[in-house]
Amino acid sequence: MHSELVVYHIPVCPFSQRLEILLELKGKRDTVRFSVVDITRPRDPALLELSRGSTALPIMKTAQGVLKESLVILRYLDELFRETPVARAAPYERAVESMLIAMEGDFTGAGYRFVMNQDRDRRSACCEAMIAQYRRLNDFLEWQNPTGTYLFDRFGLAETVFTPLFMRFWFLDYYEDFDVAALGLERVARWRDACLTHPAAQQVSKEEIVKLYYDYAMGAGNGALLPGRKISSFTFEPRWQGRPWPPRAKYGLAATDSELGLASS
Ligand code: GAZ
Repeated sequence: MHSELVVYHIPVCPFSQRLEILLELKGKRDTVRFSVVDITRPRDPALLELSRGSTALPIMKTAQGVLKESLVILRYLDELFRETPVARAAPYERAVESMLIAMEGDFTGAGYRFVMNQDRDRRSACCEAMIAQYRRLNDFLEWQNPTGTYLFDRFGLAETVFTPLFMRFWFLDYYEDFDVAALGLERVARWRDACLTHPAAQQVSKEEIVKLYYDYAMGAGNGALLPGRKISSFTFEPRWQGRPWPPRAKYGLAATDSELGLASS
């Protein structure tokens, strides 16, 4: 019936992990084929044609046409397999959930700006901006569900949206010594901990994130190559499991391909 569903994705991308989590929660992981795109290589023209020229992933091919934007695809899949809803059902609760989800863009931006910042003098401003985002989430959860763990009674759509970002932001812990637990924002800390350990959200590990996102920490996003480097830290070969942990000093000297365990021989 739904045999036509194909997601084109970058395996470690937070936006595609959202789809994997949602499907896992619904017990529908097998209904969608995930086709891997190597971001360090030129894009396949056939894929560019599917997306009408845009390069951002994930996109999903359905029998009716192509869908873009992870939040749109999440709602579509949740409605397509409606027996096990992940989003709230009641109109008011859906609206509350949507208010929290509407904060994901600023949260994402603050985290990526912080990790990619190369200017030591801007470090504390980036850090303050990140703290402001966690404070905003903390306030929202205090407002809507002060004594709970999740936004509502279980891991739902808002958790599906934010968990991949909490996981990517392990790179701030490693490269910027940014410790969410030390902020004293108990409500968001409780939410984040429950999100990070939820069984449906274990598609990536901290070690994988830290190793693959080394180039982001040195200022190069989306598989771009840094000066003097031949291989992106996002490469599939050599596998991240066999590489050493990268140096944590992001404002220091940049590591070479060989120091990162990327040189093939
Ligand atoms: N809004 C889209 C969605 O699906 O939710 C975002 C999709 C997206 O950005 N995909 C990225 C992509 O495919 C991979 S993940 N890039 C390849 C290309 O050719 O466009 C996000 C940032 C950022 C840096 C990195 C990322 C990220 O800011 O994780 O801010 C949103 C990209 C500096």
